[in-house]
Amino acid sequence: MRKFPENFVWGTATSSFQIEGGRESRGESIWDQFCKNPGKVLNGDHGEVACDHINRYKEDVQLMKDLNVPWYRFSISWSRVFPNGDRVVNEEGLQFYDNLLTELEKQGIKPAVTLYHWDLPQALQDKGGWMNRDIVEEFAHYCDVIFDRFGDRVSNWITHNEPWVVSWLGYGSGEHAPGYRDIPAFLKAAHHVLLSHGVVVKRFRERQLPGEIGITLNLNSSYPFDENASSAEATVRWDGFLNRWFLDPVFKGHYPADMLEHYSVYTDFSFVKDGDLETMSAAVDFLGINYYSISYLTHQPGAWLEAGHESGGHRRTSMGWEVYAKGLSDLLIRLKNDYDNPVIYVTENGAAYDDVVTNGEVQDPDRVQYLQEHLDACLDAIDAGVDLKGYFAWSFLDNFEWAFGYCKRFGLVYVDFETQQRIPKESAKWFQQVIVNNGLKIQQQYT
Ligand code: PNW
Repeated sequence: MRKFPENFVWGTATSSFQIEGGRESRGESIWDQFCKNPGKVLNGDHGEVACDHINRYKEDVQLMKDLNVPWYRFSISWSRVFPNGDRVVNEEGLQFYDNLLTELEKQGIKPAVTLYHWDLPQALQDKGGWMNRDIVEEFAHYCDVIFDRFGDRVSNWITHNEPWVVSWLGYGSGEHAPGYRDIPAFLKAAHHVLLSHGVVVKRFRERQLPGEIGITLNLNSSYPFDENASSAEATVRWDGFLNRWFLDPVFKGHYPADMLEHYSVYTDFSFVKDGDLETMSAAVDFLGINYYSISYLTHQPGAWLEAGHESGGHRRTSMGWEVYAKGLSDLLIRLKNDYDNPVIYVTENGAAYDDVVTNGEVQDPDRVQYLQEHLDACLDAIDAGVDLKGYFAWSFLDNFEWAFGYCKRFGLVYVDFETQQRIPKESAKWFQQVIVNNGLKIQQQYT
């Protein structure tokens, strides 16, 4: 058995829009509106009910307890707290998170709270959303209210979940809410997301609260597909687009020079004001990373950033994402080397497979293998000196997988969306054993 460090943090993760439901007790968010757009979300799925967690949180927390999972990462819905995107607070919304925290405390489960996991009040999108610089102060105000109310009860705060997804999929490619397809909008939105992160870190420090604060980025490892120099260059661009554009402002206080040059054909960056980069690089206590897959690149004229995607020939999850655990250890070691050995938590890692219930049970050996290989990669990174402090499996429950609706199941716990019945999958029981042992039994080496 390979052991994890003492005090290693084990958890599962979810986000508000993906599990809560309770549409009638919150304001409209950009995802509510996006779901009404024909063809944007598979099968016309939406988040009105989702896993009905709003009504079932007690039984869900009990299930976490039964599975011996000591930490829980969830997000607070901005549109539940400020339904109209103004400064009139919905006390009932705050009370829900109060109740959830109380329930977690009762069961001895520690909370890691994400302040923004994509459910922006639609009223703020109507004013431009993340493209409008005013949102920075609005986000900071919302966070102030949360810190006032829960600041002494949360040990771990995450300002933003995946600024790349928010800005690129939301404003650049249009695959996510609010569905813009505009490169300058992408760059502007990314800038305001990162700026709001820095402002909130500063406000958090001023309060001298007991917890820690950081940001979660979705990062991957990119590799050249072949030996051509042009493939290596495409890989550098892709890495700049996905990883460095977000890492460098937070950890180095500047945007990467090569990418500034690539993007200069789209914008003059007049939305970047004096002092912004300094604000964005306010010291964080940790970096959260969400890791799922890798990319193999070649030079492809006409493609975005002239980067073409090739298959690495690895097996795939039902998202079509290639499984390559060494990508995770490569990434962690690279972060240690290039970003001054930050404290890191894996805040999401997991896989979607086409699970089925047979005789009341869900056998999901592919997911067990995925988790086992990626945890093995985490151990290799720790051995290499990476300051990895914890791991959150995505996700606790099957849930609303954004543009894919309910058909992609990432949960350790199966959810029947007709009856709302929960069934812990084999992988949940396997994960429980890893936690209890604080170690991994190695069946076979990952490749
Ligand atoms: C993350 N991509 O999203 C999110 O944090 C979760 O809410 C989500 O359920 C999970 O990963 C699984 O998808 C991503 O297209 C969505 O590269 C899309 C991408 C990456 C991450």
